[in-house]
Amino acid sequence: MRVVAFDAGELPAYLDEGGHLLPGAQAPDPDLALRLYRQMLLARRLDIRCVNLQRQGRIGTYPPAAGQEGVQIGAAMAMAQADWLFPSYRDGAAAAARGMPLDAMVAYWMGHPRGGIAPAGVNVFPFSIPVGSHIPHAAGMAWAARLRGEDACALCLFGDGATSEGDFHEGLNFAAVMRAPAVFVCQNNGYAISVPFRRQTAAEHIAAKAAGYGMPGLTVDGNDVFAVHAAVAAALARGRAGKGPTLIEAMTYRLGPHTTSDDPSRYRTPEEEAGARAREPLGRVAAYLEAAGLLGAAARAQLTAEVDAEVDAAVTEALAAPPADPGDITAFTVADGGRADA
Ligand SMILES: Cc1ncc(C[n+]2csc(CCOP(=O)(O)OP(=O)(O)O)c2C)c(N)n1
Repeated sequence: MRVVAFDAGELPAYLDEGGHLLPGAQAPDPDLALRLYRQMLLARRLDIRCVNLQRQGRIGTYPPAAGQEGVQIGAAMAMAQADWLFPSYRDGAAAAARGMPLDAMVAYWMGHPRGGIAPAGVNVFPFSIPVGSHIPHAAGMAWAARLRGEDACALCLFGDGATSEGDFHEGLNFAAVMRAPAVFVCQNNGYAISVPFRRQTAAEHIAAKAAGYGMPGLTVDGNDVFAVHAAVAAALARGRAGKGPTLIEAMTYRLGPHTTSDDPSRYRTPEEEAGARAREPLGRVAAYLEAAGLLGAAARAQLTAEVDAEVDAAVTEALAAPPADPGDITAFTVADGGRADA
């Protein structure tokens, strides 16, 4: 992928579409590679389970993240403990990697308010359902951290569709003017529901928009988790050094529907989907780890059983929780809980 402009210089790419290390690329740290893979696998298995739970009528609707784990895990795992994640509805993989309990995330999609509350020390904002409204929030939090002298950055994940919202403009402009330590990561998965990227913007790349705000913008292969990790780490380092925000456009593809209510065959061809499946990020890392002698087929099966047990435990816990009280709908909106009986 082409780097549009970045003062950290050319950033490395690591894996080709088949998961082979690119010529000239330095092998990623083995421990990091294994940790990234485990987290991606966990996210994929949880994602599959959530779709199944929705089909069983146990959760209402669900926006699958499959195919976007390279961006989400690469970005989330480049963050420091004190940094804050601002996710949108599709970013459960990133939230889990930042320590959001899996059972709480399942509860969220069951409509339970506890799903929107991160435990103390887990710096994850609630999923933003309104498209792009969390972008100014991330800018504001990053500015606040700068004013308070805290060593914390904000990282905001959103889709290509969000870049057509006024919130995108306001958030990026504000962050750049205030030199706020924010990293804006656009997951360009080619579609905003059924609207293809070419109907979203006439710009060649989302990253090109960064120039208009006076911040660096770069495009990375979002299905190369090592490249995303390196790019986000460099952008966070820029923020921490007082150099302001960065816009990263990660090229990826959502393998499933927009949500469990969507039928992507209405706007995507089987050929396009098959091509995307061949480039998907999880299989790439598995192929790399196997070729590097770091994780063979038997160890991979063992790891899959391990993460499945974690997912099972989370689902059991979420299903066992007492149902939400409908009166809680305003519980965290106003100071007195907003309840007529409060
Ligand atoms: C402000 C607002 N407008 C419209 C919607 C309805 N809506 C939900 S998701 C979506 C598309 C968003 O696409 P994109 O930003 O590319 O993210 P993706 O779903 O591809 O991850 C729209 C229009 C919404 N949730 N919020």
